[in-house]
Amino acid sequence: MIKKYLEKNRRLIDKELGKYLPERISRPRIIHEAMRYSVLNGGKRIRPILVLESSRVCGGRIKDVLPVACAIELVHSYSLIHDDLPSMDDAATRRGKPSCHMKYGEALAILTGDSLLSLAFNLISREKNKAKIGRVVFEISKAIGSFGMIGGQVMDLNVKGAKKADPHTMQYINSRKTASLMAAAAKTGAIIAGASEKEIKALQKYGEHLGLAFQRVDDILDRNGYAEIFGAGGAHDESKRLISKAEDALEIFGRQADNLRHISDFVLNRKH
Ligand code: GRG
Repeated sequence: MIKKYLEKNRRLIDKELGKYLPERISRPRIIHEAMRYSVLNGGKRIRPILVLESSRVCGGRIKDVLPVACAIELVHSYSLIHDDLPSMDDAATRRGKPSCHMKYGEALAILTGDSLLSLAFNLISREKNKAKIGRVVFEISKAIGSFGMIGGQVMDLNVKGAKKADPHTMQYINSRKTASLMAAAAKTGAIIAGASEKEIKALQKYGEHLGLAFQRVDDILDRNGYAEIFGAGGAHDESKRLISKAEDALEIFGRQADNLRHISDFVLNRKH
């Protein structure tokens, strides 16, 4: 059931992204081609699905939240392109295909990431309620800036030289590099839906714990990070504990939040 739900929403997000991204034939063609190449390439779309479902659980309409959901995915795509660069993770492939810089060169890959980030904020600005735009811009820019995702990446670069980061530093990195965007996704879906402060806070907590668990599972799949320190079993136990904390935060929504519970179970048991 969760597979069907995720697949249906993944298709919806892909369709919307396809509409929002500039057409390949618009000049300068090469950057628009690179933007479409890097985004429309089979991502799981977990973050935008979180935006949709958080909004729905707070009584919001899907069509009102699609631009923000797509904006979050564009931010994620930008971070992956820049993370793959030779000066960062130096990854030749992404989602089974040549990474952006391998296909288009380094300069264009930097600009492709920059363009996706700019387009993300352009999409957010399409919301009609100006107060909601202000709050969503505040939350997302905080989550991805030097106190959020970039801060986590900087710390990650710092410890790359060291053999193993200590658990405290790893927590710092993961809460910023991975969890902050997921928390922002859950939170901004609720904001656009016009949720109460209590609901917004609950969804932020859900997103934070889900993001931390997501990274633990990623470490198990990649055999690094937490899995290297605590072993796959230890990292799995820790992910289970985090997922149960994420689900505790959903209590106020009752059965309405069952899809979010299915998403967290999917994150815990995912194989890629
Ligand atoms: C370079 C600006 C900049 C930021 C770097 C997010 C990030 C910070 C780097 C991306 C690499 C990485 C290991 C991030 C941790 C989060 C993570 C596991 C990303 C992969 O997310 P999935 O599995 O990917 O949702 P898909 O392909 O499904 O979208």
